[in-house]
Amino acid sequence: MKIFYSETHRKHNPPFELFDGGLRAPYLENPDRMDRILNALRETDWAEIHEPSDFGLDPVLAAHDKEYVDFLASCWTEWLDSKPKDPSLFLPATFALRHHPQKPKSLLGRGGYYIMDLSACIVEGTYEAALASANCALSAAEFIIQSSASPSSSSFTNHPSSFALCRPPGHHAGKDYAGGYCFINNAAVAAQWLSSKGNVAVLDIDYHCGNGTQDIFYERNDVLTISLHADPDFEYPSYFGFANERGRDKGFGFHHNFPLPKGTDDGSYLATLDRALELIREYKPMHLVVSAGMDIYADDPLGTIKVSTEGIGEIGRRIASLKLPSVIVMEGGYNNEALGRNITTFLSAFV
Ligand code: OKP
Ligand code: ZN
Repeated sequence: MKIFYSETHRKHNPPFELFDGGLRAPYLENPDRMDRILNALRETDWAEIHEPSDFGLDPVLAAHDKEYVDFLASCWTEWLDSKPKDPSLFLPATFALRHHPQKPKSLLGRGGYYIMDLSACIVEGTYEAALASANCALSAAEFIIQSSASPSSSSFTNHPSSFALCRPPGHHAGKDYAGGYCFINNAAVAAQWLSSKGNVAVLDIDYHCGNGTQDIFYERNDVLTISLHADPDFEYPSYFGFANERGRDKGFGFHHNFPLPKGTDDGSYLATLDRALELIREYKPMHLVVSAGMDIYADDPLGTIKVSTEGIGEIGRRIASLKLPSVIVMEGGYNNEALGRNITTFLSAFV
């Protein structure tokens, strides 16, 4: 399996984040996550790790607002220019309430306008790392376009798959906002790229609602978006992910949320997944993008859902049984100890 990965993620390593209640904690979305996954992949006989290509800014701007991307690009130098007392990271503490349409000029004002919470901390290398992460997703998308079009490879399979080992993750980043460790929505950038070839389905199995992906495609019927996640009634991101959010205008009926209760086990997770897969079968997309978060794992420090490693393998097999050309995009998963095994177990269903 082709895997696209860049070392550039190491440049994004904020010294801390703030948890609910104000606790300053070591950044949970850390480079060690990638090392654990790389180690596990290197032990397989099927993982082929490649550098991503540089697709430039256009495919990113096809999914995100230009002024938001400009903010990400200049935030760090503007922050240092403002001579902050603690220059170790950019993290505003005042946020726009229900997106007041007035766009502020000050850096901290723009920060509170374009950032949703206290986990999307910006440091010197954040923008570069986020672009490299999007390039991994684009490279994985380009690979499946080329291999499903190429007659030589179609004798092996007409449903190739590839893995974008993205860091930072992306699914909380909306058209014009960062949040939940995410800055550029890698899965959405890949789905947007694939949508030039035909309809796309995005299936998000991360423990948290894929609110950013929902936001980006909410008015679209050429990209079906589905997210299974912990119920926002008790879990982050609190304001998105309810079952009654179904899309808007032309996109109505082309977004589906499946909120799940605490303690959801393999059996009930898989039963819900089957409903989501049925919607994808009915939609008949040309390509599938999977936002693969491993924080559904029973022992995840952020999660409350109780899916086992075997359950993760079965989720992979059921998604692979759609027999669609698929781009699998790395999202969350914070039990670093188990992360490598969970990812190789999931991916081996697509090999
Ligand atoms: C990113 B991904 C809740 C704090 C939540 C942010 C979580 C971001 C998760 N008490 N902090 O979807 O794995
Ligand atoms: Zn998550």
